[in-house]
Amino acid sequence: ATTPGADAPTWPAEFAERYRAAGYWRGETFGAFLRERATAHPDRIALIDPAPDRRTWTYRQLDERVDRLAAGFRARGITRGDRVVLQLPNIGELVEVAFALFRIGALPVYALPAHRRSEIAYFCSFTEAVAYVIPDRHAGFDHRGLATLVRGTTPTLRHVFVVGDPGEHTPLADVPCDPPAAGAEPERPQPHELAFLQLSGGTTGVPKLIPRTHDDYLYSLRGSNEICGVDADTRFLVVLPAAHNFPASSPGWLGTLYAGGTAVMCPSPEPATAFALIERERITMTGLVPPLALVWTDTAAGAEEDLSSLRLVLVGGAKYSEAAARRLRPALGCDLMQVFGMAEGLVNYTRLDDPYETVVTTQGLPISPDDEIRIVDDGDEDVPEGAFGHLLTRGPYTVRGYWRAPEHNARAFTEDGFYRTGDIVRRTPTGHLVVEGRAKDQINRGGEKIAPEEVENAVLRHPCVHDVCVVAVPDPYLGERTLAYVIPRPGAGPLEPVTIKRFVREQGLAAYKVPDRVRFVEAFPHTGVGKISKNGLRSAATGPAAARP
Ligand code: J2J
Repeated sequence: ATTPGADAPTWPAEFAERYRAAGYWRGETFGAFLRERATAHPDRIALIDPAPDRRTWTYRQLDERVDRLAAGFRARGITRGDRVVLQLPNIGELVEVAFALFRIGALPVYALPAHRRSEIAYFCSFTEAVAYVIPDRHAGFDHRGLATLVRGTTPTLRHVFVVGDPGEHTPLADVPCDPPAAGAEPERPQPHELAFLQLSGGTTGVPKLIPRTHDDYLYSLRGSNEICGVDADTRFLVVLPAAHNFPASSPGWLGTLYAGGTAVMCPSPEPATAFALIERERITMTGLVPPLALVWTDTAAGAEEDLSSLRLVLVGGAKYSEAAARRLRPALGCDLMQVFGMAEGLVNYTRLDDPYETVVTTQGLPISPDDEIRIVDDGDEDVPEGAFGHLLTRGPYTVRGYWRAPEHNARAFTEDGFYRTGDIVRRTPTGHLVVEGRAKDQINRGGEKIAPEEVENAVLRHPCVHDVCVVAVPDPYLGERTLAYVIPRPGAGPLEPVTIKRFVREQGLAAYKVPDRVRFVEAFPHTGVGKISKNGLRSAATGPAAARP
């Protein structure tokens, strides 16, 4: 299960050759680059975890710690190709564990701290995970109980490793052991093999997993670093949940470590916490979703902390309005870069030398000259230059298919390997992309992606519900919120919105997927062809102006 070809479509040989010849795929691995940095500059600080007591790792310390953890995982039978569900908040152990698994060739499956029983049980069973790594408690939730439950339902799951008080599970602190002597190490993972499985935002009942290789992902890091000016002096603050593709790789903690800089884990995105860290750790760069960027710009005016070290803030994950974008630079006193990326691959950035107007009105250019972009109509025909249409893409770091999902892949990718992003974009004369909307059935709640179908399935399990339809409604702060239209079962007793919300939570879905609002209706509007009209429902919620392409 280590090469994408075994479990997902991979790049055809002629593409792989081209990407190697162009120098995009350099035959590096995550495990090897960390070792190289540790050899080149052992005493530089790689990682800082400020809470509750400030901990730092030099490159040498991180590398040694990763070696010992990798040896410990191996001693417990975790080997190349095994899947390990990794659900840690922004703490140093997330980096240690990820690199230990990279070094073995075992695949981290990046769960988010907000995920609950429904998501975790699915990730563990679908990937046949052998281990699950958790904090003891986080944000008021005890992950150990969830682990016990999931262990009971996942026969492959042999280990639960806990950061902190382990309860009935294994303390992560007990895992590290002496690595084998030089020469006696097991075979190393290869650059063309999978490094991890990333989560897709999803448009279907269950989340899809994205198979990323060392070669392709390291290229996206190198490209991101060059565009953002990441180097050994960069001090990057990881504000968003670190497992997300954006804070991991655009340029994120992985890009920062690749460049030999310092990644600082932020325990909370609140300005009070983040601003204090920016001052104390002399942070130079960070990445935010638009709602957070709004809060930061509003708070910065009256803030007492010294934010002058900050040079660049990247904003992406959801549409950043021009009005909001114009407020960032004056408020935070640093450059803004917009980023429009996706865990499947393609990442676009505005450039540091772009005119300011371009930075505040577009979502940037692709990383690579070999990122192929097509903007097409509903029949997959190219639209005229400058018109908007569906964005299709393929390239040296965009996957050719999801992991173990052949049927879905046939719809989500064209026959010649372009990924159907589901985004509606147009291209400016300079080649910059502007995101105009979305064709995929997905809700973007302030950067958190929600597949309506997944929420609908949960609501439908309620005995008093006849049918449900979940749609996005515009929201001035989050961009979009969720609204569930529910048709009660005839004769069912009176239903309250709170009953539906509580029920979704009890189904074990992450809190961000619980519908923000619930409305009871007798019927859904239908389109001409008899399908439920989600546009009709959106218009019913907000008036006709809210309907989108
Ligand atoms: C509008 N929509 C955007 C933007 C993403 C960097 C940055 C973001 C992600 C990410 C990422 C947008 N304006 N600036 O992985 O490396 C929406 C699009 C896109 C989807 C992907 C990265 N930036 N989006 O958000 O996999 O709809 O990745 O297809 O979570 O987010 O979501 P995700």
